[in-house]
Amino acid sequence: MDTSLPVVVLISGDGSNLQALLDAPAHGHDYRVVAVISNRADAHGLERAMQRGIPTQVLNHADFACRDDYDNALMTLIDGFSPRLVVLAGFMRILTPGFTRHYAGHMLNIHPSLLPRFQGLQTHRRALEAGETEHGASVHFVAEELDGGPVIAQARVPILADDDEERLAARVLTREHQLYPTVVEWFAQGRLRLNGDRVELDGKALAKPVAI
Ligand code: NHR
Ligand code: GAR
Repeated sequence: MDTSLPVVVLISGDGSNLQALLDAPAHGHDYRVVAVISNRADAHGLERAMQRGIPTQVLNHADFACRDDYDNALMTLIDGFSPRLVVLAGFMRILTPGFTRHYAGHMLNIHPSLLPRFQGLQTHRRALEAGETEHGASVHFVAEELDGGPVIAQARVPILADDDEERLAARVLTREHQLYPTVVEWFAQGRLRLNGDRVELDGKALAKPVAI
């Protein structure tokens, strides 16, 4: 019997984090990606999924009159795959409160900054402009507040003197590919849960994000 945790992954673009989730040893063992959904038809991540024989769907936000209509359709589509975890992997649409409530404690996001620093977009550019000496990525439970849900784990990288946005983004992304599969594996193994607004790992509330 297949006891691995069914996961639906939402993407908008390249899907390199999706690839990392598919290539991790825990895939097909602790968890399995049962569907990949993109809001953009040209997302390269759709091809990565097809390559592995994983069902794909495109739900274009531009076809809907408002965010509530889009999110309701997205919820119906996701729930048709009966996942126990929803993973945002470079998904670029802000989600409505009703959507985040529906998956509370069962939806993760990876964000390219050391949250709570640099919520929102263009994080690498903003970290450089702020003169930071370190940067990174965070995995958090998704809550209504954008990039404001409880942080589970972070990967840190140095910012080097001659960095530009592209070099810094690449350094962070490499670490994202270790970070995200690790956290999804914890969740799949039943080690990780959200209790109210606190993250518990192995039954103990985290005082601060785990460093990966
Ligand atoms: N939704 C909620 N309610 N809470 C979060 O924490 C969310 C979320 C939806 C997406 C990912 C996030 C990120 O990691 C995420 C976290 C998109 C935007 C955005 O401004 C911001 C943050 C994130 C994703 N999107 C624009 C919008 O109008 C569109 C931008 C575009 O299409 O390029 O939705 O950074
Ligand atoms: C990743 O760096 C991810 O953290 C970031 O986009 C990239 C997606 O790469 N996510 C966001 O900015 C969400 N707003 P991928 O498509 O290759 O996984």
